[in-house]
Amino acid sequence: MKFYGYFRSSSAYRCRIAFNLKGVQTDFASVHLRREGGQQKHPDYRSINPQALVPAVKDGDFVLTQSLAIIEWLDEIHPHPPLLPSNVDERAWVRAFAQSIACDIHPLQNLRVLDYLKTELGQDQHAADLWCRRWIGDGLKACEALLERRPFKGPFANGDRPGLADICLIPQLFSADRFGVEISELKHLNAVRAACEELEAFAAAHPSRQPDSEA
Ligand SMILES: N[C@@H](CCC(=O)N[C@@H](CS)C(=O)NCC(=O)O)C(=O)O
Repeated sequence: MKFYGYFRSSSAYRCRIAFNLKGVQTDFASVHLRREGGQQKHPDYRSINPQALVPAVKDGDFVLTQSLAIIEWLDEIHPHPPLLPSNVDERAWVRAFAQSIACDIHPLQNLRVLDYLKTELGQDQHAADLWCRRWIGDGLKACEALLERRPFKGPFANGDRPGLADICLIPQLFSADRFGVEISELKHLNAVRAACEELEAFAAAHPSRQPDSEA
């Protein structure tokens, strides 16, 4: 299976964690989001993902985009270990938590949004940083409150084993650090992060350990 990604992309980072948890090897194709005007915008990559976003996977003739769809597809074709709880309420809760990050926090910090703020709306880097800190900070505070009342015990955001909720949370915390968001008081998020950091599947997916890393 070919996996199109970029080391710093948090959506690609989600997929890497999922592949590692499943023990699935992929053939990595780097799509550099800044080089050559953004390789994601080149026609050859747009033929893979017309949205000009990473990640994407190609398995034989089948091409799939959108990290959450990729992760749930992977979970269906490689059911063990499962990435979603077996209880229907818990499964829905995990999806809601994951979507609060993937649909409501992450899109506001995306490269194309920040580029638009700077180039078309004339904002400087400081304004773009404030923008990111605001939306990531507010979003993660809501995640902390969601975790406080999660319908099961930890140590993971997903329950007693890592899954989709953790897969979305850990890359978002990496981005929070990158943009200078203060999260030290978010104790549930930090406890989940500590539990995930113990696992090689998460450590090996870190941007600094990718072949295209510039860290
Ligand atoms: N909802 C998509 C988001 C994908 C996405 O936004 N990818 C970013 C990197 S994390 C990207 O390719 N950005 C390129 C750009 O903004 O030009 C997913 O979950 O796969």
